[in-house]
Amino acid sequence: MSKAHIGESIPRREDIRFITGKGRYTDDVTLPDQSYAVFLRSPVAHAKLIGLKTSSAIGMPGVRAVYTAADYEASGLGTLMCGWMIHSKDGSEMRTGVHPPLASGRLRYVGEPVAVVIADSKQMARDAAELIDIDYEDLPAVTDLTQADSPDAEQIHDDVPGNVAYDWELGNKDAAETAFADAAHTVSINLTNNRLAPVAMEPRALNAMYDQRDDRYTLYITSQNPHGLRMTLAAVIGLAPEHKLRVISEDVGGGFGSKAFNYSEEVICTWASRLLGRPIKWTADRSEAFLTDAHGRDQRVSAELALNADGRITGLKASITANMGAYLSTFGSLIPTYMCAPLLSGQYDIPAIYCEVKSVFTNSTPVDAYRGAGRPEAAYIIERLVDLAARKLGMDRAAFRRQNFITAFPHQTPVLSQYESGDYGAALDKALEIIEYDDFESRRLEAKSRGRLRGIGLATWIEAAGIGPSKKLGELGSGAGLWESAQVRVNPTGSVEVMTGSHSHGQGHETTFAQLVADRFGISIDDVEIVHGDTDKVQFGMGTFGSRSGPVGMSALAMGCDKIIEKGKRIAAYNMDVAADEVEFEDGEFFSPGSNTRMAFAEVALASYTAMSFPTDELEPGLKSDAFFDPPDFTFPAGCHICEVEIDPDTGVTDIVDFVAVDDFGTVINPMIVHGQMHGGIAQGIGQALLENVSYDEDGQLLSGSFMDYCMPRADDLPSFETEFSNTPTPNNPLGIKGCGEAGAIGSPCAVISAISDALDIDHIDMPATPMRVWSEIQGRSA
Ligand code: MCN
Repeated sequence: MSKAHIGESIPRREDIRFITGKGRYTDDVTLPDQSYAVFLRSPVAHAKLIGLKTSSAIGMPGVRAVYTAADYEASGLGTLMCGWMIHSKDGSEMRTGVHPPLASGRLRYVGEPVAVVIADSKQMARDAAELIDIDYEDLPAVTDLTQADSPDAEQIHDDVPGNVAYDWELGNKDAAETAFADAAHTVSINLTNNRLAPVAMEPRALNAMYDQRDDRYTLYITSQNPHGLRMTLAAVIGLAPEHKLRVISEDVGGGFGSKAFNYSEEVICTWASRLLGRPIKWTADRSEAFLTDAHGRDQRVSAELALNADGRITGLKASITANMGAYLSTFGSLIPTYMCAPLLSGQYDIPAIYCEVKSVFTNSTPVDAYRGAGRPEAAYIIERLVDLAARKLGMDRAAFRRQNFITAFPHQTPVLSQYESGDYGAALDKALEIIEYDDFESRRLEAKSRGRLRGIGLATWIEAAGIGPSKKLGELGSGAGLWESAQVRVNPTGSVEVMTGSHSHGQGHETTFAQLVADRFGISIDDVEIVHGDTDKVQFGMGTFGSRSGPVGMSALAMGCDKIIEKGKRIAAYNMDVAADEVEFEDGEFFSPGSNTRMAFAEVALASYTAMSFPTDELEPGLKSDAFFDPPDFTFPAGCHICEVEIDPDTGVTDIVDFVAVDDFGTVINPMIVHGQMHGGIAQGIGQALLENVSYDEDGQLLSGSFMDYCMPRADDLPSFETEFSNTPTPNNPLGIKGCGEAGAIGSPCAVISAISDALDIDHIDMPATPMRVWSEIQGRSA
C-alpha cells in the first residue's frame, strides 16, 4: 500500500499515460458519421462585409453545409459575452460592442470567423472554404493601441465611441498627488508589456454532437472550464437548457488561460451539429491558433514613484492603456483592472497609490488572461520603478527593497488587496545567499575580462492567487461566483472517488488531489480516483485558472473529506458503543480512548453501506459528501527571483547564466509538482522578456503567425533553475495553500530585464530584449 502524505514529492500519476502516448485528447475522439468543420476567416483586419458567395462551396463533393452569420442570426441565438462588468470613472458601464460568432456586417480582425464549411473530411471542407468569395470594402485598420482613441482613428464598433471600452481608476488620486508634491525624489518610466501568444501544445479542438433520442448535446472540447462553458452555451447563447448539454474535457494539453474563454467555434459547431444531425469535429491548426487563441498582456504604461529623503516610497501613480483587441473576450475587461492594479503595491509599504486604466479596441485578436493575467503587468511596473529608484538614490537594489518591505500582516494596501501572510525579507535573504549576491562584482569583472557584459537583476514579486470570494467579486463586476466544489464518494470497500470542479490540464491534479485525500483518510493513494472535466459526472465547478485549484479546489476537497470523517465517527460510535464525540480519527483509524475497539477507514465505509449497526432513521446509510468552498479572500504568494545574465556586446545575445527563485506558496502539497510549475512559469516569463512578441503590421496583418516568427524559448535558451521555498501558510483557506501555477511567469520577466539593464548600465530596456534591441542599445541607437 503506497501511503501518500502532504509535502511528499509523489511522481505524477497521470504522466504514465501521457508519456506512453495513451492520453485521450479531444482530437482523438472520432464519432460515428463524423463530419469536419473548417472556418473561413477574415483575410483583412478591418472592412465592411458586403456579402458572401457560398454556392460553389456548397456544390463541392462531401460538403454537408455552409453556414454564415445570416443563418446563425436566423436561429435567434445569442452572441459572445464578456463576463466582467467594469465601470468607468464617471460611473458609466463599459462599452462592449457586439461579438457575433460569425462576422456580421463588419470584419474586425484577421482570422475572425466569417463562415463555416462542414464536410465529410477536413480536406474536403478546406477545399470548399477556398471557393467562398468574401465581398468586402476595406476600412482603415486601428493597430496602434496608443492611437486607438485618437479623434481620427476609425471607429471599430458602432456603439463604442473613440474605441474606448472603459476609462477606469483605482486608489486615491488626491493622496497620490500629495505624495508626489511632497516627495524628495521621484522617478518615472514608460513601459511596454509585450503582446504574447498562449501557444498551448495542444491547439484548440472540439467535437460536437446532438443526440436526437435524448434531445441532448455532447461537446468534447479542450477547455479549462467545462461547467463555465456549459453555463454560457445555455444561458448566454441559448443553445439548450444546461441539463441538455454535456461538456467533456478529458486530457487537455495545456491552456495557460487561453482555454478558459468562450470562442465562436464551439458555439457554431454545437449549434450546427443539431441542424445537420451529425457530429462535427474542429481542430485548429497552429496558424489558426496564432490568429485566434486570445492573446495576453499588451499594455503601454507610464508610471511614477515618489520617495522621501530617506528613500522610503511614499506614492505611486500608474496610467495604463490596455489593448482589448477587436472584441471583449470572456475575462478581457478584468485583466488590466482588478487583476493588475490591486497588486501595484508589490511587497512594499506604499501609503498612496493611484492607477487609471483605459482599455481600447483595436483591429487585432482579442486579448485575455495569459499565465499571470494582470499580475505580471503589475509586478513589472512596480519592480522596474523600484530598480530605477534604487539607481537614482545610488542604493543597492536589495537593500532598497528591504527597507521598503511590508513586515507586518495582515497588511491593507491602498488598492483593495489585503496581504494575509508573508516574510519577504526571508525569501530575499535566501535567494541572495543561493546566488552568492555578495560575490557578484567579482563575477562581473571576470566576465569583463572575457569581453562579456554581466548583470544581475532582482524581482521581489507578489500576486493574488485563488480568486474569491464570490460576494466581494460580484460587487466588483464578476458575473459568476468564484467558489469551488468537491464531491467525495466512499465506496463500500473503502476506495474513494472524488468529483472536483477544478480542471487539470497539466498541473498534476490527479496526483495532488489524490495525495490530499490519501493523507486525510490515511489510505493508499492507489485507492483514490480523481474525476474532473465532465459536466455529467461532476455536479458543478468553476474550472481552473488564476491558480485557484490548490487554494480553492483543494480546500473544498478537504472540507468534503472532513465531512466524511465526521460521519464516519458517528458510524464508528455505534459500533464501539460510545458517544460520537468520543471517537477520534487518526492515520486511517477510528478509535475511542474509552473503548478498545479500533475500526479502519474501510471497515467504517462497509458499515455505512451494510447499514445494520446504526438506526437508519437517525443516520442515513452510505458515505458521501458534497462541499463548496468560497474563500474569504485571495491568497498572496510572493517571492524573490534573481537572474544573472551575460551579454555578448558584438551580437547583443543575452545568455541567462543563473536563475534563482525562492517563493512562498504556503503549505506545499507536492514539492516536485510545485517546482515543476515554477520551472514552466519561469520559462514562459523568460520567453516574454527575451524572445516572444506578437506583432502586426500597420494594416493589421499578423507578422508572427508561426513558430518561425514567434520565438518560443527552448531548453538551450534556459539555465538549470534553482528553485526553493520560503513558505508562510495562508489563513485564507483550511489547508494554508497559496497558488503556485502562475508565479514563475510573474517574477521572472522583471528579474531578466533588471539583469540586462544592470549589465548595460542603463535605466531600462523594453521587452522582448532581443539581440537586435540589446545590440542597438549598446550602439546607442534605438531598435
Ligand atoms: N500545489 C501544491 N502546493 C501548493 C500549491 C499548488 O502542491 N501550495 C499543486 C496543486 O495541487 C496543483 C498544482 O500545484 O497540482 C498547481 O496548483 P495551483 O497553483 O492552484 O494552480 P491551478 O492548478 O489552478 O492551475 C492554474 C495555473 C494557471 S492559472 C496557469 S495559466 C497554468 C498553470 O497553472 N497553466 C498551465 N500551470 C500550467 N501547467 C501546465 N502544465 N499547463 C498549463 O496550461
